[in-house]
Amino acid sequence: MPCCSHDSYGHKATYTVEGITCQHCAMRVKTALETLDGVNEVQVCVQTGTVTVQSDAELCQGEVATAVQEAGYKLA
Ligand SMILES: [Cu+2]
Repeated sequence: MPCCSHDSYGHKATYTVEGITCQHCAMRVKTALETLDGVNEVQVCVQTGTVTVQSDAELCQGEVATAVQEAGYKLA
């Protein structure tokens, strides 16, 4: 059963990623995170370097960090 912090869209988490400077960077990070298990939607804001991930269940921070690093960026 989902707990009260889960809405109908599943889990939502926001991360700050260093090094996102343009739409190309945003796409790379977005694509990398979308390949993670259970991820439904990824939104990247180039201006703030903020990445919002919607997923079925809470993601492991290490998994997110690895995916971001493999794309060539770094979690702040
Ligand atoms: Cu770029």
